[in-house]
Amino acid sequence: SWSSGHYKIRAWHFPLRLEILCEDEVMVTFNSKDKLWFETACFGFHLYCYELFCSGPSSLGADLCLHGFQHVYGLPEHPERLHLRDTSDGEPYRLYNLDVFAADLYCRLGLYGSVPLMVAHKPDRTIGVFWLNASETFVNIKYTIMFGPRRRLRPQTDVHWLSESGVIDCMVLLGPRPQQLFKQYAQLTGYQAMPPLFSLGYHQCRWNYIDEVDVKAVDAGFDRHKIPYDVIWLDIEHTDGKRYFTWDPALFPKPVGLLNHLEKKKRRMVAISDPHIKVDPDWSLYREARDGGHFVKDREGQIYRGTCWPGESSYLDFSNPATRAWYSRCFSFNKYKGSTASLFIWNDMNEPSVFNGPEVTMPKDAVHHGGWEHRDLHNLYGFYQVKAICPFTLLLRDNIATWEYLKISVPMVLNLNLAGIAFCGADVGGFVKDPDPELLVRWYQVAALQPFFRGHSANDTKRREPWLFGEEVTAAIRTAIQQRYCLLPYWYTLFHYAHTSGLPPVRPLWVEFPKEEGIFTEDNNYMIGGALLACPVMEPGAKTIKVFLPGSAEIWYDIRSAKVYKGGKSFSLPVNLDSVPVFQRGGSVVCRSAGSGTCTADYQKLPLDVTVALNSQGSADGELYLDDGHSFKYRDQKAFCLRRFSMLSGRLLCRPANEEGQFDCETVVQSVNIMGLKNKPSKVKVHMSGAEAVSASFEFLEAGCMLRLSNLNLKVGVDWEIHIS
Ligand SMILES: *[C@@H]1O[C@H](CO)[C@@H](O)[C@H](O)[C@H]1NC(C)=O
Ligand SMILES: CC(=O)N[C@H]1CO[C@H](CO)[C@@H](O)[C@@H]1O
Repeated sequence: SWSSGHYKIRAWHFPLRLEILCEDEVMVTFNSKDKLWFETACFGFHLYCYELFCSGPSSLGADLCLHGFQHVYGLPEHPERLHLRDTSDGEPYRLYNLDVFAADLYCRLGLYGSVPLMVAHKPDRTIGVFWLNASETFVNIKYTIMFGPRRRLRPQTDVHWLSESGVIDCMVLLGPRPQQLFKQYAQLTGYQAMPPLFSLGYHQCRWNYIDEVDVKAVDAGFDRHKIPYDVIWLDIEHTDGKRYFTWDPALFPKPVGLLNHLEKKKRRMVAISDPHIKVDPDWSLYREARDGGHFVKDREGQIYRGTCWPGESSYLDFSNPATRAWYSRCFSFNKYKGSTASLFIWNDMNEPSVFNGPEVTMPKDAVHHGGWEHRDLHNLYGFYQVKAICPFTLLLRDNIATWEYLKISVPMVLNLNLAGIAFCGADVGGFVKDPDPELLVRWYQVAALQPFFRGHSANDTKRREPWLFGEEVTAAIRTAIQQRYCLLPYWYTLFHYAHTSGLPPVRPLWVEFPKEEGIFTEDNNYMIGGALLACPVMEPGAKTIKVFLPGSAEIWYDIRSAKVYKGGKSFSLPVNLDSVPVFQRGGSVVCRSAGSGTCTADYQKLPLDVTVALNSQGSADGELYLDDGHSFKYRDQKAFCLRRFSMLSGRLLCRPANEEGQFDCETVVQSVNIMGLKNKPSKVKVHMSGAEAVSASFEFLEAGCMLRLSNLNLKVGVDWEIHIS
C-alpha cells in the first residue's frame, strides 16, 4: 500500500485489486467484481495483411466500484438525460462516433462525439473516471444500496468498461470539489480554447443558402429587422460538385466580393470542409492527396473508397502528422481560392460518415498511418481533423423540430460541458422537419442561454429566418437574440474561466449546490456560470412554469422584475411567449452590455450595465474579463484585463482581480443596479482614485428594493468606489 496526505492506495496482486481510500474509507475499488479482461486475437494476419500490423478483433475490460455514489453523469454524446441510467435493464452506453440522422431519444448507441469521462457526485465529493481509449467502448452502470461499515446503508455504483482494442489506461480523478475535478480533467486532456468573441454571437445557417444573392438578402434581413447576428454559414451545396475548397461557379462566382460585403459590416462567413475527398483525378487537390499518401487505406493496402456527399470519395488520414500539415496548408489563401481572413471553417461528417459503410461509418479494418486499424482510433478521427487546423467547436446536429428534442438539448449540452467540451449547442429550431412558430421562439430562447448559438435546418425544411412568421414571433426572437448579445461580457468571462481553470460555462445545478441531493437529477434548470440560473420555457402553450431555486440560505432575483425569492423553495411562475425566466443569485455581480448593436464588433464600444445582487449579508462579488476579442495578444503579450466588482457594507469597489494583464480599454460602466438593499439610501457618492468624491443621482425602486445609478461613465479599467449611506 502507498499513501499520500489523506489518500491511500492498497493493491493485491492476485486477483488484482486496487483500492483508493480517503481517511481510511474506501472510495473506489478497481476490479472489484473481477471483470478485468484481455483478449487478443490475431486472425487475418497471415491471410490479408502481409506488411501491416493487424490486430484483428480483441477486447479488454475492467470494472470499478464507486462507493457511496448513486449519481453518475457524462459519457457524452447520447440523446439522454443528465443523470445516467442504470443499464441492467437494457443496453449499455456505447461510445462510438456515428452520424445518426434524426437519432432516437434516449438511445444509447452513440452519436457524433465520444468522451470516455464519467463524473460521479455525492454531497461531499465529486470524482471522475477517465478511460483513455478510442476504440468502440461500452459502459454498464449499476446503482445499488449495500450495507456499509457499521451496518449503515450505503449506495454504490458499479461501472463496467469494455473496449474493443488497446490497453487499459484508466485514470481516477479525485476532486473532491467539482471545481477541482474540472481542473484535474483539464490538466489531463487540455483546457477549452479561448473562442473569438464573434463566435459567441448568433450564427445563421441553413442547408443551403443558395447563392450570393440569397446570402446578401438574408444578411440584409437581419439589418432590416434589427436583429443582431455575426456569422452566416454555407453548407455543402456552395462547392463545385462537393469538392471542398472550391465554389460553385454559377452560384458563387465572386466569393471574395461576397466576403468583403459581409466584412464591411464586420460579419463573417463559415464554409463547410469535410474529410471525404471526391475521387476525381482531374482535380488537383485529389491528386495531391493521393500522390502524397494522405488517404486511409483498405486492408489490401489500396486507397479506401466509400460513398459520401460527392459520390465516390476517399478519406484523409488525419492521424498522419504529414497529412495534418498538408491539410492545414490547403487553407492558405493562395490554395483555397476565394477565401479571405473573414472566412471560417466548419468540419462536418468526421465521425467519419460513410454512407455505404457499416453503421454509416468506416469499416474497422481500414488502415491508418503506422498500420493502426480504424478500430483502434475510430473515436479520434474527428479530433485529429480539428487538430490539423485547430478550431474549437462541436455541433449537435440532426435533431428534430419537436418539443422533446428541444428539451433533451439541455442535458446533452450539460453532459458535454461536464466532459470538457464547453462550446456546444443544438441546432436552433431542430435540423429535421419544420417547427411551429411557438417552438421556434422557445428554441431561440433556450439556445440563447447555451454556449454555441446557431440556427440550422435541413434542405427539405421550409425557410425559417426569424422574420418569416409575423411581427409577434420576430419580436420575441429579436428579444432573445438581443438578450444574448447583452450578456456577452458575462459569457466571454465564463469562457476565460473555462480556458484558464477548466470550469464549464454551463453547469448542472449540483455543481454550484453540491450538497442539495434534491437537485442531483435536475435536467431543465441549470447554472450559467456561478451567478445565473436558467429555467427556460420548454412546454407548448405554457402559462406557468415550475421553478425550484436551490439553497435555503440563498436569495434569488428575477432578472426581469428584480423580484426577490428565497432559496430552497419551488413555486410556479406565470409566463408568456416573451418570458425567459433567469434568476441571479444573491452574492453575485453580472456585467452586461447596455444594448446589443448589430454584431459583436460593436461590443467594445458599448457601455456596461453592472447588476449587483446582494446576499443576506449585504455583500456580492463578480468579475469581468476583457481583451481585444480576436487575437492571441491576451496570451502572448498579456493584453487583457480581469476586473473585480465587490460590494460589502455599502461600498462597491471596482479593482483589478489580478495584476497580471495590461489592456487599455475605453469601455465604461454606464449604470449600476443594486438589488436587495434593505432601505432607501440617503446619499450615494462616487470616489475615483486621486479625485474628490462626487455625489451621484439615483432612483430607488421600492418594489424590488433596487437602487439604480445611471449616467455614471466610469472607466472599467480604472479603480473606483461607490459608497451608499
Ligand atoms: C437534399 O439533399 C440531398 C443530398 O444532396 C438530396 O438527395 C435531396 O434531394 C435534397 N432535397 C431537397 C428537397 O432538395
Ligand atoms: C488507438 C488508441 O488511442 N488506443 C488507445 C487505447 O488504449 C490505450 C490506453 O489508453 C492508449 O495508449 C491507446 O493509445
